Amino acid sequence: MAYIKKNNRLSLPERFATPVSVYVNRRGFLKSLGLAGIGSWFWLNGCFGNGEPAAQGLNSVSQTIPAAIPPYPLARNPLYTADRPLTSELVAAAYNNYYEFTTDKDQVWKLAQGFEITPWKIEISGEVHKPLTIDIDDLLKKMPLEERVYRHRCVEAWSMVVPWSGFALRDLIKLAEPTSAARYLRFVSFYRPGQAKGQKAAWYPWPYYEGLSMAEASHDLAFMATGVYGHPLPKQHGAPLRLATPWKYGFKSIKGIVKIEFLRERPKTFWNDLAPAEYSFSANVNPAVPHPRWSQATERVIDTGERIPTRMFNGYADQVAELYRKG
Ligand SMILES: Nc1nc2c(c(=O)[nH]1)N[C@H]1C(S)=C(S)[C@@H](COP(=O)(O)O)O[C@H]1N2
Ligand SMILES: [Mo]
Repeated sequence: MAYIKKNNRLSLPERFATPVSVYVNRRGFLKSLGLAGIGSWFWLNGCFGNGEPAAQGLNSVSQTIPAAIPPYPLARNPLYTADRPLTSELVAAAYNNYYEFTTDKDQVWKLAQGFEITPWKIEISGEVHKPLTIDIDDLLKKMPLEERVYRHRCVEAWSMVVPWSGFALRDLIKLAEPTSAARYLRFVSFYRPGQAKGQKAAWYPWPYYEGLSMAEASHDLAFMATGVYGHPLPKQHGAPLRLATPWKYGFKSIKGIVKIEFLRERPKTFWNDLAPAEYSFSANVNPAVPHPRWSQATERVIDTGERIPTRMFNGYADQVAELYRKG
């Protein structure tokens, strides 16, 4: 979280946003980018430009993307669209924050591949009438599934637009039947330092934990993502279950969720505990409030390198501003 890379400029044609299954292994794809003969090594090294030779390239990233087995792809809900093009899938899949594996955004996709996501159980507990421990596959069968295109704005000032697959968090809340005492939700990620080497870094309070108020968690926009780009989530995006709260900075969108607790009191959160002056509990996107170490007025689109203005609540003010109105 501490550093922003400034050198991730690349410019790709619009057609790069084609779903990966359509173009992977298609002859002429690299040629169409003018990179044939130079190959994927140059492509990755060139666009991520971190000074280290990227050992593997486009094809390797594409191999981390799961097949679109049923129920994927899901019907897209037309209520949730963005006014910007989708981010190219392979760029999103090769540029991640997932400190359980590494703090190096360019390397998460590689280091996450040994992580085992089957079987995967989620515990739902606390102030609920129906506490439940359920396998992710069974949970999916109970939830109304759909695809939503959401903007994502990291507190480090990079952004993307991706089609998440999954279900509204409010549907999971209905399933759990919270008691009248439940005022907050707390989410907890897995703890498996044997498979996630970043968790050996003892200065982080593993496992990752996050929270929302009940009003935020019950809002239409709060989404539990199980897939992206029409297939199950790649491991680097937080498989098999992650949160997507698009009006908040990206660190609220906790990945690899194993537990959801309903609480009376506001829970602590991972980044707020680490650096309370820099990362708040609410973490609502606000271009007028700079991070203590950088401006939040603009953001860098990860695939095009374009700088665009950051919008209040990341462009979702019409939907969520009422949540924060006083009185
Ligand atoms: N468990 C866990 N969840 C996490 C993180 C993390 O390090 N661990 N990073 C967060 C941050 S800072 C961002 S910006 C998003 C990145 O999601 P993406 O890699 O799918 O783009 O995941 C969030 N969820
Ligand atoms: Mo982030």
